[in-house]
Amino acid sequence: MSAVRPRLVERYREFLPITDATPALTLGEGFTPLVAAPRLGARIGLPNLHLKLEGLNPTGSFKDRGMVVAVSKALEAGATTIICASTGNTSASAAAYGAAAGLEVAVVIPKGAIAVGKLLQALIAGARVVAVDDNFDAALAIVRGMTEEPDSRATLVNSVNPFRIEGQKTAAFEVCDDLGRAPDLLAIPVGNAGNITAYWKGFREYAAAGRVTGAPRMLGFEAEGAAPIVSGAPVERPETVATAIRIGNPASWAGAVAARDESGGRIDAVSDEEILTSYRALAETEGVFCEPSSAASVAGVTKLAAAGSLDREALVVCVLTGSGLKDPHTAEQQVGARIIEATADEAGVRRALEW
Ligand code: AN7
Repeated sequence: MSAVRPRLVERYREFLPITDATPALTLGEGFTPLVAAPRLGARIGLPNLHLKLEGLNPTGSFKDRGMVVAVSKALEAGATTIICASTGNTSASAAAYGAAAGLEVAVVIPKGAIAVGKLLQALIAGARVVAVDDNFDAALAIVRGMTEEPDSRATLVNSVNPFRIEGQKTAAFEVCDDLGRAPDLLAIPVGNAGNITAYWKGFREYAAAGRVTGAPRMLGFEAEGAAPIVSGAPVERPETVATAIRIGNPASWAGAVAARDESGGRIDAVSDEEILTSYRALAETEGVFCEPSSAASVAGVTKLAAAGSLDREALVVCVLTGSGLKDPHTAEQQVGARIIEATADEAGVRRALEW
């Protein structure tokens, strides 16, 4: 008997570029819960709502699924250094997997625009963190330029690295395995558009392999102030409270459009207010604390359901891509000054609670 839990890349090995020569790196990624959300579902008129809790991955976001494959393959190829641009979660994941693999890690972030938890995750793992006075799109262009040459010092681990997409598609497999079928609708936030591309690839491959019949309609949601795919043109200065998806020129734009069109789905935008309303509603009705960007998936189906655009009986899965603990500042702003002071005795606490 083994006390070590099975590895994600072993579970889905036949669908992944993993060989006997690939080092067995893991932090325990994947196998995340798919939970029913009846209270939230009743509130928004989608009684068959489910949540895929990707914030329960080792570094608190879905990025770990792709990073474990990208870093394993980098190791296999003899790399010593990895680099990425990031709105926060990719850097946290690269730093952790890079540390576990004994690699040098460099991350390039938009200055002042990533959540504090993500920044600390990268720093505590010993990554070199470079902040540039521009947005994510500029940071990505820089690291792409630095890794273009075949003899470049570092391996790029952004989702333009195809191994990232390969790993991330395993979430679609898990959703199908847990439901025993493909969902009717799969709702997901869209930033650089790697994840919607990966899910769609996963659903197609699972159907092609005969593991499920059919595939969901893909519903991608950008933030209104960072909605290049919805508007049809890059956004020069993207702005949103959902800093993880504050991206104006997604690298996997074409992949997102293909997912939308091939699945009969749609890509829409949600406002910061709609995102924050769903962010609070998830915590208040289901006890699920996700980060603001993740709540874009719920904000999106809430909006479409209210407009009568969705079948009420549909089996809906919203992907909650990252943990709420990463972004304490946003949570703090949302809860306000809600702590009630009391004297340190029973009477004082009763008075405070008005019991
Ligand atoms: C919580 O970390 O782009 O559409 O650099 O962190 O695949 O980009 C993060 C993106 C959704 C969007 N939810 O996914 C980065 C980064 C969370 C995220 C997205 C991100 P993609």
